[in-house]
Amino acid sequence: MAEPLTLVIANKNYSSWSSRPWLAMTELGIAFAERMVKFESEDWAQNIAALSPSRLVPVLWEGAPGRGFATFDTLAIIERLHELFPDKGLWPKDARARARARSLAADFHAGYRAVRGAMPMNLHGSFPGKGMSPEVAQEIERLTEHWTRTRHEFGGAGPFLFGAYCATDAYFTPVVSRFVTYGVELEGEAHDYQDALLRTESYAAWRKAALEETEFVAADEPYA
Ligand SMILES: N[C@@H](CCC(=O)N[C@@H](CS)C(=O)NCC(=O)O)C(=O)O
Repeated sequence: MAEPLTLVIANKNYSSWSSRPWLAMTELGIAFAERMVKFESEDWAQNIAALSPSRLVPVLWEGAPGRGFATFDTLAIIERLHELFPDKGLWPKDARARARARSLAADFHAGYRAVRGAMPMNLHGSFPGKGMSPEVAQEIERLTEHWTRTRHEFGGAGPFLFGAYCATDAYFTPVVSRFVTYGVELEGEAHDYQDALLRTESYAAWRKAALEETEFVAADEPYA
């Protein structure tokens, strides 16, 4: 029998990396417990070393957090989940679709530094117009082109990049939520894709919990 899974995450309002495996597991029906360690808290200071080999979140534990087996870094967690649950659809079934899904997730993971830096995730916040620059606009254009092209090539009848929901869609959910926070208007296919992500049950659950949080983390609030 498989060991129970625990995902170590930080504040749902702010932690976009935490959200990705959480959303993927929730949307794809993979059972797990959540261990939240809030940024800038006593809990973080005292426990992050034991809970996270990288001292960052998210971390996936198989067995007891701190004592079981840890996989850290979002992309590695997604791959570990795919190995543990090959039939849950973390990646698309078709080999080329799967390669493209991994390319898009890895490309975002390693890049898009302008948009990630200037528009930090903040579900409580509303800062229309903030964070925009020529570099950010260029990255958004490149990203939305990817989305449109992928939808045409692989989307079929479903609303997500590869038709059915997969980990790449979880990757882009905290990106489209940033576009809401910072008032970035999308058009056409990219807008429809944003809409599909914002309507997922997993995002609704994450957002609801985020809006119940009351912490203000100054490091993640450049525009407050
Ligand atoms: N490449 C890592 C990045 C993780 C990361 O930067 N996590 C942030 C929260 S979203 C964190 O733990 N920050 C705490 C810190 O920098 O001390 C991943 O994909 O998991």
